[in-house]
Amino acid sequence: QEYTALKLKVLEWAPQAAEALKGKIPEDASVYLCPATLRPETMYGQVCCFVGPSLSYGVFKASEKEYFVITDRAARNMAYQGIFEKDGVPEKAADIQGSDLIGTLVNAPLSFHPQVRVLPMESVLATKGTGVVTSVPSDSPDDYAMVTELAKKADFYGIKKEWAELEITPIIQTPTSDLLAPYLVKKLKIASPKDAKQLLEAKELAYKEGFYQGVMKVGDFKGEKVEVAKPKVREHLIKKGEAFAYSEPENKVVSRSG
Ligand code: ZZB
Repeated sequence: QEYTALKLKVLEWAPQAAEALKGKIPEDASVYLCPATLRPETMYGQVCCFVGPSLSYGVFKASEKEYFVITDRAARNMAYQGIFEKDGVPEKAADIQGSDLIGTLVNAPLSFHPQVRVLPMESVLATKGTGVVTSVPSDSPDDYAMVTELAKKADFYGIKKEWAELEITPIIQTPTSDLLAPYLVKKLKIASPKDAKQLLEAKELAYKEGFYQGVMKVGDFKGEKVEVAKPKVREHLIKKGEAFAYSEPENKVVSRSG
C-alpha cells in the first residue's frame, strides 16, 4: 500500500503531552504528527487529526531537527525506506499515549483550516498506516461520523466542542454531491461511528465516486479530475517538504492451494 504521509507540525502541545515529553526533545526541534493518507487531493478539507486514545505512540528522530509522532510499527517500516536520516534502526526519543496527545494544536498543510486539533477516534488501527489519521469529513464518511459524534458529546470525550466544529468546505464535486461523505452518511442512515458495516459501505462508495467521477472544486488543480489531480497534489506536498512517500507491505492472506 503506497501512502502519502503528511507532516502536521506541532504548534502547541496539550498539557499532558508537554508533561510527558519534558526534557526529551531538543527545544529547537520541530515535531510532526504524520498521518498516512490515500487521498492527498482532499487535504484542503482537513479539520482535525485523529489518534487512537488507547494506542501507544513514539516520538522518533527523523533528522537532527525533526521528530515524527507515529506508531513503533510505522517507525520500523520507515527506517527501511530512507525516511529517517539514519537507516535501519529507528531512534525513539520518547513514548506517548494517544490520550495524552488530545488537544494538541497542529498545522495542517494545504487545509483551509491551517490550525487543527488532535482528537480521539477509537477505530484508529495500530496495524495500519502510522496510527495517525488526518480528518476530512467532506470526503470521508468515517471522519464525518466521528466529528459529528465529537461535537455532540464533547464533554464525554474530554474535548472543547469548538475543536470538532470547524467548517466543512466542499472540496470535490461528484455527480451526486460536493459533500459526498455527509450525503452518504445521511443516505445510509448512519447514526454514529459504531455503525461499522454501513460506514464500510459508505467508504467504498465514496472512494469509487470520488476517484472516477470527482472534479476538484478548490485548490491549485481546481477544475481537474481527481484522477489527474491526485498525483499532482501529492508531488506538490512532497516538493514543499510537507509530506513524504510511505509504503507498507500488504497483509495478504496467502492460500496454500493458490
Ligand atoms: C484522509 C482521507 C480523506 C482518507 C478521505 C480517506 C478519505 P483504507 O481506505 O481503509 O484502506 N486511515 C489511515 N490509517 C488508518 C488507521 N491506522 N486506522 C484507521 N484509519 C486509517 O485506509 C486508508 C484511509 O483510512 C486513509 O486515507 C485514512 O483516511 C484512513 F476523503 O486520509 B484517509 C472514502 C475515504 N475518503
